[in-house]
Amino acid sequence: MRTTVGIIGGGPAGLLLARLLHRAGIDCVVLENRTREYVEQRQRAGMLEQGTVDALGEAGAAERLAAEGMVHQGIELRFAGERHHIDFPALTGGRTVTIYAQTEIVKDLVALQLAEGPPLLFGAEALAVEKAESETPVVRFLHQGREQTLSCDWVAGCDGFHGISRDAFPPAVSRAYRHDYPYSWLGILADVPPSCEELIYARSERGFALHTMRSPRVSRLYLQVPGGTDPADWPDERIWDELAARFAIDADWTLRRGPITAKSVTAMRGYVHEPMRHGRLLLAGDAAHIVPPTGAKGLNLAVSDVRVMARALAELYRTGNTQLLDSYSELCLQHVWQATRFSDDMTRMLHVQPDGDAFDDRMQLARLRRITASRHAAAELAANYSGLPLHV
Ligand code: FAS
Ligand code: PHB
Repeated sequence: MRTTVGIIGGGPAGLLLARLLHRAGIDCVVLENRTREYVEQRQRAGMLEQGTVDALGEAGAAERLAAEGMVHQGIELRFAGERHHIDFPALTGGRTVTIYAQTEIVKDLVALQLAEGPPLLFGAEALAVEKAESETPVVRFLHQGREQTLSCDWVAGCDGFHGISRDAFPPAVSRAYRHDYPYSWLGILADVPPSCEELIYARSERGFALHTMRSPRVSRLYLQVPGGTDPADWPDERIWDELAARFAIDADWTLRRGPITAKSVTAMRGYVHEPMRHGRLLLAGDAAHIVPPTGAKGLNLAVSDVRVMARALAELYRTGNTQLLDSYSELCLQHVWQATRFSDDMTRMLHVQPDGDAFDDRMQLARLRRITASRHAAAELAANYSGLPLHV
């Protein structure tokens, strides 16, 4: 097989990149090792920055998002029995955020690609990227029991944290920065209307909890648990009791309970791979970076990477100009490190540190009080959460 851009990974990064390239008249092929059913039901992110909504619009994939997405004006911080609303439009000159599940984004992009192209191969496992330093890189992959090759001008490594793209970087040029947080998130989906209009981030002595949602009838909630927790140790009743305790405030508010339909534990880690380009191989999304989900940045970073990559490749094929391609890695990494910093700040401010002491508790409360007492500090949180601009 031959194409202009070989895309490894049919998650949000790979699928959106394929859409943007297709609309720019650049042919590409997506190799996804899982099945369509698997990628469409994988429960992950839900909070979209305006830039992500815009990118899906540019890709012609925002029709259902416009109809079903839930636009939010801010978030609530809950701590020490108090509740405080952070008003994004007032603090950022009008920016809002949108709840629309990653599963729905993937379904929308898969449907479009199967209907209009470019080729999307499920059950196609990339084995290696070869000759990345040459002008004719090759992806070796397994599909329908046969080993095949995909010759390209460029390869986009969109294969997530556990993919193979990073393996093509020689150790001499590869730098990885990693931090593993000493706790995880137990996430649930429940068939019950949300107990709040907008997201609640709660810092309690018992641990962090987050109330988010998927629709007016489906709630999504997370709670901090020790690393390595087995979801089977958390029967539904125990989850609801613990969430109710962590969201408790000195006001008339009740956590609605209902049947839990999905339960999973996600490790909390920060990871950045530098550089994001080697020869004709470009990394995007979780293949290059992982952030703790407290800042709702993972999916949004993947989108911002592929927006830059699609623009850079379109510029190259339209005008021969390689300037944006040459600065791709540096430009994306500046944005990635700022999102990583914000995600780390939110995570350390809101989670109980297992080896922490009373001083650490007071530091967390002091940080939260600064944000809820100072317009400047609140504006800094609002600017980061709703999405820092990417200067392209
Ligand atoms: P993905 O991992 O989504 O996609 C990579 C794709 O590549 C996958 O479909 C995989 O099957 C495929 N692949 C891997 N190896 C391959 C190979 N060798 N050949 C072919 N295909 C291959 N972010 C948030 O903002 N909020 C959240 O609440 C949140 N929760 C998360 C929960 C979990 C359990 C995980 C793992 C991540 C979560 N994230 C969250 C982050 C998540 O949304 C990612 O940022 C997002 O999926 C990134 O998209 P991609 O970069 O496309 O990577
Ligand atoms: C989600 O809706 O899944 C979500 C929202 C915000 C976060 C993390 C997850 O910070």
